[in-house]
Amino acid sequence: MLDLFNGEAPWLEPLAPGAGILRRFAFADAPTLLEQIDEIARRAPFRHMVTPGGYTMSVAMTNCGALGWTTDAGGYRYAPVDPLTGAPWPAIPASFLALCHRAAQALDYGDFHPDACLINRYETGARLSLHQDKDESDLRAPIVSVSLGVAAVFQFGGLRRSDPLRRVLLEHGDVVVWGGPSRLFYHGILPLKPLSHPLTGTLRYNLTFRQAAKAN
Ligand SMILES: O=C(O)CCC(=O)C(=O)O
Ligand SMILES: [Mn+2]
Repeated sequence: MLDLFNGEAPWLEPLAPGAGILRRFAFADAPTLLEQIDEIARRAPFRHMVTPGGYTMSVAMTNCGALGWTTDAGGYRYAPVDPLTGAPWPAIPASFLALCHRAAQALDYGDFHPDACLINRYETGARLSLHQDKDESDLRAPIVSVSLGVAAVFQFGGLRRSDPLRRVLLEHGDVVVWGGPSRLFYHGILPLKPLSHPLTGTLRYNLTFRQAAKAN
């Protein structure tokens, strides 16, 4: 494990077994990441997806990678093609992959080569209710989640929805990694406060890297 306990940025804040927050880990890369999000969104626009229950999500989403997470009346799934455009999702930029790889290694997850990256865009008031990331066929790989722009409160619980929740503020450049014993822990984001960030205005972006198809 990297020596990230010395109190200087970036630093590692343990969250749960197999999970930690790499504070400011993506800070230096953030301007490039945001430019690349814009580029991806030109080809695969952000959209508010509708859940099988008929609820329109307050978070706008798009994807890059061989597979992209989508939901509609038929259910939740990973798809190789963007249902909005009929085209494959844009590839995951090399800078995203490098950051994700370094973050996974910092928590001793070894070589992580994600095939899916969900990109979330939160406006003021947008939230993500408590859920598990469980649509992936391969649960051996961790989740790597990068926060950019306006800070948000992340809730992280346990294997049961009713387990006690920890609440932590995720700020610009913070990266959360969870896997192993906490891979299926419930988590969510509380409604985004009306705040502003110099690089994103009132918006928060989040990248979550996943191994969606079964890896060898
Ligand atoms: O926005 C976040 O920090 C969490 C995103 C998340 O849990 C998800 O996309 O499944
Ligand atoms: Mn999630």
